Amino acid sequence: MRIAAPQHWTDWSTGSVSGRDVVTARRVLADLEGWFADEDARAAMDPDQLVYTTECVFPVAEGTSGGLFWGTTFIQPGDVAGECFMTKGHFHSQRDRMEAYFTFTGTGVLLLMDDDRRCRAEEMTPGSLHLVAPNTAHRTINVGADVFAFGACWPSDAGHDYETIAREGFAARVFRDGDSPNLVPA
Ligand code: M6P
Ligand code: ZN
Repeated sequence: MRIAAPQHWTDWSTGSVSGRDVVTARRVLADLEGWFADEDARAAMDPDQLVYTTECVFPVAEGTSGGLFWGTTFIQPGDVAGECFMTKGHFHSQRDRMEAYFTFTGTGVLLLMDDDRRCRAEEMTPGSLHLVAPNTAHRTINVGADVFAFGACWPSDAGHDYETIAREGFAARVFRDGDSPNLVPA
């Protein structure tokens, strides 16, 4: 029997994903209207400014039960009126689905919020592992001066509920305070 080459690779020094059917996506400031606290400041910035990219592998169709997705997210350093660049953040559409995050490079914060809008946050540094609990919204934030890259693995039937966050937001936000991050009630 033949032992085959792997179908996918993750470069552990950068988080970059390569191999078969890697799907890349990018979000620039123009895609994030309404997601930062100071919308006027966001609107005044370069709409083409890159905020984050993703490199993902989707081995089964979205919504398939029992499957897994894998991807790396790369968040650029930067801020909107002091609020650090971040992902949109989401609950899973199937609220009880968990997710694993693993940091490759840079310095981040994982912001978590339960169904009662109680927030907590964890530092993300290279090698840190984070298991997002069921019924928990999650957003990642680059609080450093370099690219913050982390891997994620989540169930293929989890889905993304962005609407709840778009409507109600997280109950806390992360701003730069000099060189250190500041978690502030929203
Ligand atoms: C991680 C995973 C993905 C998510 C991405 C960006 O890679 O959680 O499911 O899409 O981060 O986060 P968001 O979709 O909230 O902007
Ligand atoms: Zn998720």
